[in-house]
Amino acid sequence: MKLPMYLIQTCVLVCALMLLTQINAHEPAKKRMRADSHGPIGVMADHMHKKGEYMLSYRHMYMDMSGNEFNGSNISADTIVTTIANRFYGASGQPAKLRVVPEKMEMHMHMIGAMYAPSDWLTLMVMASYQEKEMTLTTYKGMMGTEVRGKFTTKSDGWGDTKISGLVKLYASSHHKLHAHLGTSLPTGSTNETDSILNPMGMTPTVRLPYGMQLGAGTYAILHGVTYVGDRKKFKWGTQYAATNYLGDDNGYTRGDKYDLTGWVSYQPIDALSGSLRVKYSDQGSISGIDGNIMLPTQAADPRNYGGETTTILVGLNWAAQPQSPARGLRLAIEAGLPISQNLHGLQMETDFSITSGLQYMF
Ligand SMILES: [Cu+2]
Repeated sequence: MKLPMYLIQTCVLVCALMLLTQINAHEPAKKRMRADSHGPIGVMADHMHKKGEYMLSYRHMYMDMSGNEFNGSNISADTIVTTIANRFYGASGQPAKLRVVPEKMEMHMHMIGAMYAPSDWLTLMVMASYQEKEMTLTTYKGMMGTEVRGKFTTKSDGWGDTKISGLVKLYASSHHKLHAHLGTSLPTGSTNETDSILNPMGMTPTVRLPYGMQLGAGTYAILHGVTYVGDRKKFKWGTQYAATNYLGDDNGYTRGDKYDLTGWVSYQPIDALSGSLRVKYSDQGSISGIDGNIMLPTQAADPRNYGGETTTILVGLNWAAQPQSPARGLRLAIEAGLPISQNLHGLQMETDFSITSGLQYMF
């Protein structure tokens, strides 16, 4: 289990830094540093910086998926291999029904970001990501029936796409702020990842992995959105609309456009610490086109089985080192999300939960 290790590491780091803040706590405060002046860690482009400020950040996102859903209802592996048609049937060696069923997928995404504000009204942002994906699948024997051939695991890891954005201030009063973001996603992630699979005949060829196991979108994308944040005493609230529109195609396909709408409230009992509650609604289109090198009797090889609508509830904590601390400028945050509704296109694995933790340093 990788997850508890990451949690333990994060907790140890939080405790160590909280102790550090206490060392010089008797010194007079220079300036307030509010934990809630950044949104929950899972929200990107949530805040702007003042002229001349830099920020470096590292985020780790873990996502766990298991079980399958077909048109909104749970479906068992045995039902999939006896009832769901294989879109590649007719090509040589392809069975009439699906024969390889994904059981579990884990994803770790390490995001490294930098922000810089050349002026009070503009903040520039760049973010690179390193991804590790692992999927466990069950292969059924031959062309029909429910006899299992065996289980196997496919893996892919490497750099994902790189995002470059500008955040522009639209309005700011003492308690209300509004900014827009506009940027591009560069196709730096691979779309040609391969691994060895177990096929229904018991052979283990190395093939190009399905779309969900690839590291990048393969195409440029336009990123745009708006963020509003308001506050009153120890409370803060915010909402963000963010869209990703993919341009052109790569290997014969284009990923579905993605639209996210999120809203959160946070409460800050002391300047150093705030807790947040957030709702996120996400809608992504299916993949259009098809990669001729991805042809397997499994749901993930069908571009129609991608995208859908997901509503997630997230709980988060933000911690900010205080100005008198030697760790000033440093922030730590964590946010955990649980999907409450998933209306996915076609046949797909369900997301169980996700956890994002992060470290930000401003100077
Ligand atoms: Cu920042």
